[in-house]
Amino acid sequence: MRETLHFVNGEFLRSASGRTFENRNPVDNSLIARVHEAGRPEVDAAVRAARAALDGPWGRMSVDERAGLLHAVAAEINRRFDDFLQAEVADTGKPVSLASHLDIPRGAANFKIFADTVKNVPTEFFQMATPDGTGALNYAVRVPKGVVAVICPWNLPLLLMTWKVGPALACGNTVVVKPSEETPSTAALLGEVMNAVGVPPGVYNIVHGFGPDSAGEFLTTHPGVNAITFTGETNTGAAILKAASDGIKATSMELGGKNPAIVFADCDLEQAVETTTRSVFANCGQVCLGTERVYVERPIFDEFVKRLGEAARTMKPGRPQDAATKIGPLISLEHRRKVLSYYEKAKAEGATIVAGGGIPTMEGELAEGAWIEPTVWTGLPETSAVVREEIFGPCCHVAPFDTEEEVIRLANDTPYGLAAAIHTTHLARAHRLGAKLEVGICWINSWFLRDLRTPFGGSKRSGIGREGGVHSLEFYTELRNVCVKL
Ligand code: NAD
Ligand code: 6OD
Repeated sequence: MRETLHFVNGEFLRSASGRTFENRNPVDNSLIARVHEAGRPEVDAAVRAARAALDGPWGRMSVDERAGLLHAVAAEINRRFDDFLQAEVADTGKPVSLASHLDIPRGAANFKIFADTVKNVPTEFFQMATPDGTGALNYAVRVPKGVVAVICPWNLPLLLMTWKVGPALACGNTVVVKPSEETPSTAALLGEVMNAVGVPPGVYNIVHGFGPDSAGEFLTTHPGVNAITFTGETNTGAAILKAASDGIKATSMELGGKNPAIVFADCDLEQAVETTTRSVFANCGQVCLGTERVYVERPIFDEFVKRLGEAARTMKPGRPQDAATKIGPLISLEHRRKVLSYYEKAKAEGATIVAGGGIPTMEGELAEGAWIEPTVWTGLPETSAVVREEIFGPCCHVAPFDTEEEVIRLANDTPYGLAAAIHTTHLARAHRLGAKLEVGICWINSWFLRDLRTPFGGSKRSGIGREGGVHSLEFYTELRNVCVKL
């Protein structure tokens, strides 16, 4: 049986305890590998290696040299594209067509773009007066934060890990990554890439395991960690914030969402249906930016619901490698139990089930997988848990609205504030809503168009802080002011 090991100080490492857990393929629930679970000794070794690397060749490199190495990391990911693709698809079950266009290319791009960003950002300079008339010069230098703990989710494993590791390394930090227990494989491959291109040992480390009383908790509470960057559920973020407060650690929190799409009667209906189909069902609904609430202006409500229902019914589930496959399984049977509990709630509360609502019939060994039907509901009250809580599955509730003021109120009536999508051809209205919706990112007539130079993050319970472009530099560096008396 294949084993997935930790990566510490440039070497793959077993757990001293011998403890392992299973990594299963959600397509058919088959066993992919046994993953070593880190205890305190492995986490301690990883943090010590990362601290030591700050004072080694990595710490002495010029920005240009570091950026050059990160470009080499990107090139090596692209050279081993098929290995990354196969590993990501086996861990997640997502269609090859999706992973090959999104996950793997973005995994490489996250190193290139942040290497270029860090080379091109100036710092501040102030000339000040002094009582003796000679003056003084102040300039700011950017220094790395130190050892950064990177805690990752399972929905876009390589993409979301490198979105943090890329800028952290570009800024001169070292990292200890805790991949999701569901998707450990591409993080391990990245260790091979780091060694192949000559990234010094200790700069990139991985510890595998779970959250509480496991690798996640041991890492976030470790005194040798300077900063924590986290992507995952809001409640997990709250637990990590508490753990970080003892050590006064810098934190960046990218958390959950319950994102609205708003469809006005003046929209390009075909485009609105096509985009909403993607925003609800892409990656089997397991995208933090995905739509789970759709509000449609009353005159086109029936037509929109009919078309979205038809689109849901054409989402063909199947093997990731099959070109006809439009949707993969959920990440695990456990996650399916959670999503199905909302499907049951919707039924019990009298929702109209426009499409889906259950488990599809799959043939042969696929019957063991975590498959679920793409689902569209109408008719639930806004107070329903189905409409208020993040489900993280391929489903949405569609409700009608009559006025702009009403839909702004409905869209904002949520503890979350991650993303929204507006469909309208009314230019002024699009800008008005863009400013009024309480979210970190608002798409107009589009969804998941992401330029890595733009700020990314959530409002309210969807997160704290912004990353992307220069905003990542703000998190992954500290500014030190140097004052020179002339
Ligand atoms: P999760 O919060 O369950 O787990 C995320 C990571 O945290 C995992 O590696 C897990 O092992 C670790 N963890 C859990 N408890 C911990 C603890 N006490 N201390 C330290 N680490 C701990 O999230 P998930 O189920 O992996 O991912 C889905 C969630 O992530 C959804 O809520 C989704 O909205 C969110 N998400 C947000 C963004 C964003 O950018 N805002 C992006 C992707 C996913
Ligand atoms: O595009 C990104 O960089 C990003 N952070 C996407 C997040 C997707 C959430 O599932």
